[in-house]
Amino acid sequence: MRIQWFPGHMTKAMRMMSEQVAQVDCLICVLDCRAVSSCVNDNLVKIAGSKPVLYVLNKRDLVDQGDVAAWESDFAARGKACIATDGTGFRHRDKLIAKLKELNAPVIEKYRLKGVRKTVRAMVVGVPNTGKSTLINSLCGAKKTVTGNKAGVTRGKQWVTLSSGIELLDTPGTLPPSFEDGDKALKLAFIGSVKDDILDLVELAQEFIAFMQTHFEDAFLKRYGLEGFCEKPHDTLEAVCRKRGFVLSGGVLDVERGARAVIDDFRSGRMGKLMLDAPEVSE
Ligand SMILES: Nc1nc2c(ncn2[C@@H]2O[C@H](COP(=O)(O)OP(=O)(O)OP(=O)(O)O)[C@@H](O)[C@H]2O)c(=O)[nH]1
Ligand SMILES: [Mg+2]
Repeated sequence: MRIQWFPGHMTKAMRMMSEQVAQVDCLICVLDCRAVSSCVNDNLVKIAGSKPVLYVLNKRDLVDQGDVAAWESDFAARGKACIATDGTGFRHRDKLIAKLKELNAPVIEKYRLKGVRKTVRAMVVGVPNTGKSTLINSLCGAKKTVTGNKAGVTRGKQWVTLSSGIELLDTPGTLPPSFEDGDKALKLAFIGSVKDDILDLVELAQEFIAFMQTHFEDAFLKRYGLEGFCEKPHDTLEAVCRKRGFVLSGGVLDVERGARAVIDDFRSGRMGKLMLDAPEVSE
């Protein structure tokens, strides 16, 4: 399945971010814990240039905490600043602010010596739907930015001031103009970082079923009470429809509904805490 989604608003967003980077001290790159390496968009990292980048592994509530720790070690081993968060809660607020200040300590100190209290400005970037706007809201303790459970909610830039001497720039989620790695594109589609409207959901569900058959067989079979996978993912999807009673008039199986159910079950965590990308460096 070929995935390509780079609408005009992303071209504009990339231009805007390249212009705004001069105004900020650092970047906060928000990644989804379920597909950490797939969420890394090299074009966004390039925008940072020599400015420090804090990687936020968000949606940690959707994965196993041991897997989160493995990713934290991986980032540490590569000398990259990283913190794992749950953007919908406030639990990691103080830790994140402390980490941001630690990352910007040299510039804060430079200003302090001049007797000036430095406001740290950070541009929050990432692929769509990783929780950038939600994280900003939970950091400032108010619903300042628009959020939503689909890709492409934020369309323009928005500055938000925190009470702790920090200003955050919310940006639209952006993908690479084209994907060299088809698996990466698929994982981004599974987690909802590609707009569903441009995808054939039955095809996506079949790709997801094939992925589950290889990596998380038991979680999938258990969710639908199936004995095993069929040879073709489409037949497995039909088996799900039969189990769920997704049948149209005339006894035709409603595979569209089955596909939606499979994708939604994964995204909402009903299939278990599944991490699609494993860390590259182990402890
Ligand atoms: N389970 C869980 N859901 C989260 C978390 N953070 C954000 N979400 C949900 O993820 C969805 C996307 O959140 P947004 O903040 O709109 O994501 P975004 O990165 O700003 O998306 P774009 O503006 O489209 O790029 C929303 O439904 C949030 O409630 C989290 O830590 N855990
Ligand atoms: Mg947003």
